[in-house]
Amino acid sequence: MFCYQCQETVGNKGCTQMGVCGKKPRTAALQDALVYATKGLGEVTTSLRAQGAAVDHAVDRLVTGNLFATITNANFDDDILARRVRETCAMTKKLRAGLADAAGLTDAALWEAGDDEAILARAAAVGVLATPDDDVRSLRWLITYGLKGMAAYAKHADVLGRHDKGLDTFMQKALAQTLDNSLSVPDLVNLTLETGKAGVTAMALLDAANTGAYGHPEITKVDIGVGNRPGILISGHDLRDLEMLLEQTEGTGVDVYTHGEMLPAHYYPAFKKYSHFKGNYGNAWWRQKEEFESFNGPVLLTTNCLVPPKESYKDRIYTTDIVGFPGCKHIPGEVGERKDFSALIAHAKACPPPTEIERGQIVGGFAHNQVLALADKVVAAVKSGAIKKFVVMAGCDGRAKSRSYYTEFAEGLPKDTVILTAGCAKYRYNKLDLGDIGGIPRVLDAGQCNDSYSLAVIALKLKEVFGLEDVNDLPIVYNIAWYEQKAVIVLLALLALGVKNIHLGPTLPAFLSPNVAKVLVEQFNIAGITTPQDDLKAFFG
Ligand code: FSO
Ligand code: SF4
Repeated sequence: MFCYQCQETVGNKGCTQMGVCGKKPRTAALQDALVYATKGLGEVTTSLRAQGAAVDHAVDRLVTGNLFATITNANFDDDILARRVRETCAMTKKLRAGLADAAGLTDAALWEAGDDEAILARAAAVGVLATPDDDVRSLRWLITYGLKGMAAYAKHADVLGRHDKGLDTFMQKALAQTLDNSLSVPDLVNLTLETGKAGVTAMALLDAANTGAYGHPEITKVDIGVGNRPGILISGHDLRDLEMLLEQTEGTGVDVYTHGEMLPAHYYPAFKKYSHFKGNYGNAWWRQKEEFESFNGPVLLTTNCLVPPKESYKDRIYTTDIVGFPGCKHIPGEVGERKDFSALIAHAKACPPPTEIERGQIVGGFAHNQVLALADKVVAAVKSGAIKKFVVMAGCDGRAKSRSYYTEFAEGLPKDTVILTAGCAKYRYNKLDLGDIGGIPRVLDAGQCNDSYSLAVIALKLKEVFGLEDVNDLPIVYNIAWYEQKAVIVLLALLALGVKNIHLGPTLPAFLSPNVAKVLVEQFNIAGITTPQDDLKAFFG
């Protein structure tokens, strides 16, 4: 196996024996095959569109589902992955028949999968290392990882009834282009930037879908303690799954708690009517081994956030949608279908209530609408000098010890700075007592990783209010943490919006070749991080 798609890859080079995430070589190979087959499908749909044919939305869903399933910590189930490969190749074959001219298609578009062994044999020749040139490989995979993140966001919008044909068309074309040997390094750099632009569209689409369905996030205090009734813990990012779970648990005597990236669900008005929507339990995804254990009840994983479960609580793990783990129960349900969570509810009733691991409250809900409602206050604080700088500390949390940097950095910030955050990175500092500035909390949590879009909207609005030409003239420092591929699309989207001088940590992606990293440094002034002390000095003097 060779996988280097996440920040925790071995030695910041690549996982070759077994993933740090727990992914085994066979699973990695099946994921390689799935991405390859999906690129082949993208080639055929792109050719079909070029000849004026329409492509069914079911095909778009197959593409986004496949990409989503290969995101870090999403799907560890070999049978599901192999089935998806076969389904994809069958779809490609069917669509290929509609092409006026099939000449010039790559092997990916002509592949007919076969049994598991045939899939694994092909996988060995089509992974990351199949591209010999360092820079071409780097850009192809940077784009592919960005597309995975984009697919996840498109999927979340789709379950809420919003999709954008143009976005699906772009995704499939870009996938196909990562197989195109005629594209030069500059062509691929352009495609990377286009991917970022499409990323902005995807995040705006999801923002509209979320706020359209559930209202605009508003300032909310979320309890982090526990009640005395049994509970179900829901993790991941899918708000539609949460909605169905809340509806079905109402009046059953079972409470619902959020974990990790589901925390921001509490900020949406639509979910506040559920008195059994209790609070948030625990921290970011990587703490789940202890926290799922002590939660005592069933846990629903709606998206990529799954760490291979310990035997002690594995029977309490339920997956849905693109998440999968062998031996864990899977709740079926396609887009638009009602999922049946009765098994989780019955299971919860037979479990003791969660064990308390902390007490208190955290405050969030500072997505663009809420911050803009406070704009007068914020602008006055900036004008009076009470707020000197904003620090965007969005992104991901992870296991790496070096991530204590972010806690120390937050603690060491000058008292006249405000942190803008989104994503699970917030757990490194959202329980510190950083106080407020004239009533404005010093940590403003916009929501999930996709709500980094909100932070960009806020920045663009502030630029307008202050009459600035360039978003980079704002008093904002970007110190972003990344872990998996959704963070890749968030980064590319920020670049597409013209944001420069982003510090990215705890390490730069292993999939950036020295030359590609140089392009990012030269065009966007991207940099890494050093120590909290040195960076604080460099950013704030
Ligand atoms: Fe991932 Fe990062 Fe959203 Fe976390 S991008 S790791 S689970 O912030 O949250 O999906
Ligand atoms: Fe390694 Fe990350 Fe790939 Fe898992 S997803 S195999 S940890 S690089």
